[in-house]
Amino acid sequence: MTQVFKAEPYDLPFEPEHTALIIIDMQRDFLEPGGFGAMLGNDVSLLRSAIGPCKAVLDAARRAGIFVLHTREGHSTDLSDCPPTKVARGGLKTGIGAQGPMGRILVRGEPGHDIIPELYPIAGEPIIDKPGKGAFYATDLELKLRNRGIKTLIVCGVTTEVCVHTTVREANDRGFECVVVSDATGSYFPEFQRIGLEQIKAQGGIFGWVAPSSAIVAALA
Ligand code: TIU
Repeated sequence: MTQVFKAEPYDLPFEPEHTALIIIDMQRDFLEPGGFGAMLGNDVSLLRSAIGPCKAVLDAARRAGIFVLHTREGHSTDLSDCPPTKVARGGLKTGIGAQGPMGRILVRGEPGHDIIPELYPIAGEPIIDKPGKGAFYATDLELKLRNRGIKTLIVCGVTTEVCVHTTVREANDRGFECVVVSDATGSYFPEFQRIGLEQIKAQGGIFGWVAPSSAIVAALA
């Protein structure tokens, strides 16, 4: 049955059975001190306001039986799936693959690479391990979505202008309709958070829609 997300720039119709929630990179490496986000020079506490709204949307999606997926940005232990340019970028002392307080930075299997406990996946919720910023690049995400007949994506996670934006742009070009949950996303830069959301919904929804978690939870109830 068709339902509606109250969203900007206009309401978005959706069918729950053809809708998925994707939570982008809510990993300790981005949200806790000592991880990749902190090593880049960021104040990771800025992202933590997204946790509560993410959890509200996740709980609503689980209750509604919506297909839920989680992503993690990171690399294999030998870094063979990491472009050397990505390791070199920024000239970091403790960069990708280096030992940090939560294990090797952005390396799969390390504590810092894993999803924060508040949003930990449960059985039946695929985890997409992605080497890039976009969740479609070099992953089987599109296959998993097409196999379930998914048309609409509810997108939460971090960071708004990096992995959320890249994923939404990839999804949009593949014909998926994305609603980005404003308070369930976060950036290390408040102005990028505001502008990042504006960019998605501008020009008649050039990349997609934006709605607060309260509107998503209400529509899924
Ligand atoms: N640095 C930054 O803002 N983000 C990332 O490196 N990855 C994600 O956004 N997940």
